[in-house]
Amino acid sequence: MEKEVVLLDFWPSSFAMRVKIALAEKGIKYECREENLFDKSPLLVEMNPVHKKIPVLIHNGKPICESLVIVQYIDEVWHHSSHLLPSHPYLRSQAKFWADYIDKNLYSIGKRIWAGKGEDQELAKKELIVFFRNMEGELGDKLYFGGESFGFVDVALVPFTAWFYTYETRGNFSIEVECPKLIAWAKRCMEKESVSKTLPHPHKIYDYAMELKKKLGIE
Ligand code: GS8
Repeated sequence: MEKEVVLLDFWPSSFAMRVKIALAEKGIKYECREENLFDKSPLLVEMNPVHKKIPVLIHNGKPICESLVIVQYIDEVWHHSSHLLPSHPYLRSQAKFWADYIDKNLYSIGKRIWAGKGEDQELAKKELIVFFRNMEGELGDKLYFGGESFGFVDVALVPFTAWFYTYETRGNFSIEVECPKLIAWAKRCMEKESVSKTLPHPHKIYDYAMELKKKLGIE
């Protein structure tokens, strides 16, 4: 079964990192194919004809799209090892709520910080702190969002920590000063091999972001 797992990837993508972390957590071997998003492969267009976006997981020739859908799929198919989602329906609903909250906010707020400037950048910085404070509230005194063990919400959020340096450098602020509990959680996650081996170096992300800005003609 494992031989038939292919990931359509793009290395700086936090969405794709979620899938790589979930696969690593489950110990699944897979083939990783790097996409050029400026010149998409026919395979990507065929496997995700609706959005034409990575990540796509191809399992036994069949595509699964959308990172959170993929992580849930991985959790259900490879259920032999530790679970990412809790089994209790209420706790599952809560994990999905927070993952959805991350999806509705973090990428777009973050982009307004690293690619933006002026008033809107300042506003986005404030929105990011509110977002993180809400996440810290949910974390409470737990080790992970999943409680004692690393779970679905951790997988959903932790890839974005590779972008923190880019947000902080472009926005000229410190996330740690504003949200120390979140940074302590991020450091805890980095102690896990599934995370540390997946996340690119923050400086590499920064260089990529600045190159992309130039390519897109953003000043
Ligand atoms: C987002 C994937 C995405 O934005 C998910 O998988 O969770 N909701 C989706 N993929 C981007 C790269 S990361 O910024 C992508 O593939 N973009 C190509 C395009 O927009 O053409």
